[in-house]
Amino acid sequence: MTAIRSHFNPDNIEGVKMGDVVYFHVTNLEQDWDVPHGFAIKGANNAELLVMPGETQTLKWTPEKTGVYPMYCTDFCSALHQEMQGYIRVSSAGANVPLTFSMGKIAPVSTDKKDTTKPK
Ligand SMILES: [Cu+2]
Repeated sequence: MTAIRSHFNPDNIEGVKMGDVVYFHVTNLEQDWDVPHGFAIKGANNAELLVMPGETQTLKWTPEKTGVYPMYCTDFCSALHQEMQGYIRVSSAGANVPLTFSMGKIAPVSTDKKDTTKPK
């Protein structure tokens, strides 16, 4: 997974099942040295990552119940920091949900002039 102002890619993950051990390898793609990103999963009962520009950090997670878990950036990175989030769906063991990942279809429009990461 990559992190750059102001999104994760992918930010919508389906097909995780109970019993899976999930490794998130999060790479911060920023080229400015002073823009770290964080990564955490709400309700995961886990630590968070702090990923400096150019680095990759890994979070290991074993879901303890089914549901939709929000994930989000834990380090203020830009005016659109609050948009830097997504979802992971955890299904029951043996569920017939294929592992898929994507970007959300409704991308927020950037109002941050310094945010040049959005496609025009
Ligand atoms: Cu961020």
